[in-house]
Amino acid sequence: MAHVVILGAGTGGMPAAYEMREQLGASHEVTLVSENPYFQFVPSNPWAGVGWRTREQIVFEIEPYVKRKGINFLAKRADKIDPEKNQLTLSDGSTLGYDYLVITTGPALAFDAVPGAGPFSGHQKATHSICTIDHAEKAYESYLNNIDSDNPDPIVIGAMPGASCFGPAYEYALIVQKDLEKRGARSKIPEFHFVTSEPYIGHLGIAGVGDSPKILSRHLQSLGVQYHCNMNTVKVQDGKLLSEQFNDAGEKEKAESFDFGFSMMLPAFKGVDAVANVEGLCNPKGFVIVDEHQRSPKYPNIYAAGVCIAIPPVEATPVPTGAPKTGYMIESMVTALVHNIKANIEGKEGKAEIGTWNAICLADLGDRGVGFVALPQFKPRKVDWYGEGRWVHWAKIAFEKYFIAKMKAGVSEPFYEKLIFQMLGISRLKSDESPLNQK
Ligand code: FAD
Ligand code: DCQ
Repeated sequence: MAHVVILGAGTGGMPAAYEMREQLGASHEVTLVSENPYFQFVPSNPWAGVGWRTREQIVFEIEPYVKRKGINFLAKRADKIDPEKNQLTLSDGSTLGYDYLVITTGPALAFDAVPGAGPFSGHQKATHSICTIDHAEKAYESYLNNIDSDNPDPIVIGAMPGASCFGPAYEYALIVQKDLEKRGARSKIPEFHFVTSEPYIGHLGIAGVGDSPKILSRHLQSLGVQYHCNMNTVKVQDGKLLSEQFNDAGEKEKAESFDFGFSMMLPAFKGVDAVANVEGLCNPKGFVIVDEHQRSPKYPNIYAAGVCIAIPPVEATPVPTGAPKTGYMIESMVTALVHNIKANIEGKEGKAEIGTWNAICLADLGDRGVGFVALPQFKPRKVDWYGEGRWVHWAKIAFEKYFIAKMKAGVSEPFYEKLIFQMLGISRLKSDESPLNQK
């Protein structure tokens, strides 16, 4: 009997647990370990940051759902991984052994990279985040405080140097814009700035996709949002963001400061401590090094998927940026590693599966949205498509309901989902790609 432990029950970990359970025979054991007892649908957090979603709508208790599928669940943080003993030490001091470990711990938020940044800096007017439901709720409170005051101060939204997940910064800026319009409060905001480490608007950490630079800069401009690129934010004071602007040659050009009454700046990501501290497992930022089969070259019984893995940036930028890891890409990593662990447990040699890492994403911009398909993530791409419209806003709402329902029902990829994506020429595994689609 093999015991597979999945660490982190987020966008990658929950489907991984279900898929692992489905693939392995009943004689094997699957345990899911996660810091919080609840699952949150992370892509809806920007909506929670303006009160368009409540916690109850996008968060649910994990245990009853996974238990029904025969998956053990421990709502504990792992503080230490001991790969020599194949053992985790959990937050209550207990230990948990494993035969295979799947790491899906997502990001640690590197607020400490910029002095004074983050919702817990102690500043009255802090820079907020929408990366977790807790942060989004705090951001919403600060957002309301600003617009409810007699003389609201400027709004500053954007991304810190070293950030990789730029999509939600654009989403949040345009969702805030829409929400201000709805409340009739837009004209009360003296200035609205978008401050990003990307070299140009719509770069998104992937050197742009389709018309993303044009579409996003047009949106920001038409709404009176002033944008600033190549911004290296170095410090946050109470209600003030201090940044340096670089030129395209990578030289520091000028210092700029932005006063704000409300600010949301997406932080850079790094690996969580328990993972980053394992000798030889990670790169210097604490992201897990994996081969194309999602497996650690150093520890062959450790696999990883999602934001916690190391991927190289798509290109060097004047101010450092990273490449994002989006939902479909994460699901493709999960499906590949589940197949590979199963084959390993069953002693089957042969071709190990490789995830397609296709980047398909729906981003909401308030009442419309943009969708993109970048296959593969690195250029030159076979598909490089970026489209916009009201349909994307509705598609994203539909996807939210669908994903949460799927996580409650306990399935990772229903057959009709696979079929629909296959019709679009998109699959999770390289071995499922049509010959026409393969390089
Ligand atoms: P997470 O979903 O963050 O899950 C990690 C889990 O591990 C968490 O539950 C955490 O508590 C747990 N954990 C961490 N450390 C430990 C530990 N030591 N012990 C136990 N448990 C631990 N992608 C898209 O494709 N579309 C989108 O619209 C989209 N929107 C996004 C919006 C936001 C605000 C953000 C931040 C990202 C978005 N992404 C989106 C990108 C990506 O899909 C998400 O970040 C996704 O949640 C990443 O999944 P993950 O499984 O790697 O990590
Ligand atoms: O897992 C996903 C996810 O959550 C993390 C998203 O965030 C909302 C996504 O957008 C996945 C898989 C997606 C992609 C969903 C695409 C469905 C529609 C495909 C149509 C193609 C045009 C863009």
